[in-house]
Amino acid sequence: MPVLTRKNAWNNNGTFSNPDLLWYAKAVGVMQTRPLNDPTSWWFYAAIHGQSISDNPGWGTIPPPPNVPTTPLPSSSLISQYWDQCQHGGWFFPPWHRGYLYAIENILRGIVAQLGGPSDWALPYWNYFGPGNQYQMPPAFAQKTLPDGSANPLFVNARYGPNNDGNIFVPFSWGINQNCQSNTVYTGRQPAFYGGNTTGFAHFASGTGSLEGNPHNPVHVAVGGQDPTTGQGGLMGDPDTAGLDPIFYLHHCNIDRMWASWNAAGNSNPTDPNWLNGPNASGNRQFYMPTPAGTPWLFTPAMVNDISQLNYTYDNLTLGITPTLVSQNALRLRNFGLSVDDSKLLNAKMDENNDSELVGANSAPLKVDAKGAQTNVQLDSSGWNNVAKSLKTTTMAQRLSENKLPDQVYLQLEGIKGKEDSVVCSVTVNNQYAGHLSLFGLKNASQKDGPHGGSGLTIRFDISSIVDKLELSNALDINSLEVHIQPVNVIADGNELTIDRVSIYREEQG
Ligand SMILES: [Cu+2]
Repeated sequence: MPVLTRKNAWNNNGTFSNPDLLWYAKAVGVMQTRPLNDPTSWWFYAAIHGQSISDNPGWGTIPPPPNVPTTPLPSSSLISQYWDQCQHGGWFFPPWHRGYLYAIENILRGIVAQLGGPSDWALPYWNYFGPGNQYQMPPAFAQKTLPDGSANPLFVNARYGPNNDGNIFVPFSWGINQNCQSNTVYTGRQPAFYGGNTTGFAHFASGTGSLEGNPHNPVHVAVGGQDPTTGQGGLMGDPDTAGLDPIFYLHHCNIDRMWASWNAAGNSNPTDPNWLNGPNASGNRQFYMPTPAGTPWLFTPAMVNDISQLNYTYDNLTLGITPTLVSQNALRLRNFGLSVDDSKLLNAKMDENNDSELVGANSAPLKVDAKGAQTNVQLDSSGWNNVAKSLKTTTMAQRLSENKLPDQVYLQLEGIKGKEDSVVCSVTVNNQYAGHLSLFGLKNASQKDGPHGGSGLTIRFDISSIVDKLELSNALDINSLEVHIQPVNVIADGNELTIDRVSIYREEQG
């Protein structure tokens, strides 16, 4: 069997003259004719990722198209084997989604061949970081009909976009970027670590890695957007409906391509047996996907560790960016008047032990409503002194001679809870932009009866450059930092966020 090549969806201008998109649309249409209880139906496959069939709002209230069924339900044993399986907030996020894509691609390819299409059809990817207008959704997805005049299975009503007006694109103004590609270590949390922290079977945990945290999460929320009248999120913004939107699989194909590119650049996946053998190594639920015949395929991360094991490749496996870890740190040092060349910093790696020290926290849980919220984060004087010390020019010169970098400083929002995943906020520290908060998975992570006891989401921002500016303006000698959280879209009544704790961490670079 020849190696299959996944190609850019924007080929032939992202229209139906791109055969990869035309055959995708036709095969999705066939999957959509199959009933909910068929493991190879579009609906069953979306429910493997996550489902809200018995909720309100849930699958029963989705405005068509598509016409989403809520019956007939499969047997309870099929449901517990397959449904609500997606791995978020931990180190199984990349391999679980790789297996999920691989299995649907096999089902779709079988249908394409039956319809008389190419036997080497492969899933296209949407590289929103590509040149020109590729940040926009390929136009074939916004077309109501196929070239033959029949309904377009790729068209979705509940897809509102970042401005909630039906214009679907990836807004770089939300801080969406591919800086994750400059990480060099897999295991650990965003923004310094690529693949996520160690977890067992984790539908929604709080160990999100940087590939998942940015770009994966905000692209979901931006594409989904919100119904401008009700504030209800679009399909892509909620993991319990995202797999119903055909653009989902092209977004994830790009995330998978980024991971493969990261490996192709020489970065390594975990060798820990607890990752390689999947959650079953610790006695948890295992990863199952349906084959085209509807039978279960059991897979582990070891089986999807390298794309060559799965007989496919991408037409583009470049890293996407020059490794900015190096140049950002060089830039940081130059701001302090220290001239260093990038090559010297190459040996100064991020701390692999992920041991950060808490140097400050606010005093009470924070509520974020439509007007936003503000909180004062008190700094612990001895911990904060260590940050200040690491930024003194003499200390830095000494550290650099040992290939060490100054402290990284992080803002951490812990235990974020709420009901509506499509809420997006911008976050500032002392009036300086820290980043955008996107809350894909919020509802699931907040549910007390869920598998994670409602611990909510935890999100970290690197605020080292903000701290640098404070030091450069001789304003680092302070007792607190002012954190401001401002919604950029609708927070309807009842959809307010709560944040258990707002904290500041330092990480010594070794
Ligand atoms: Cu996703």
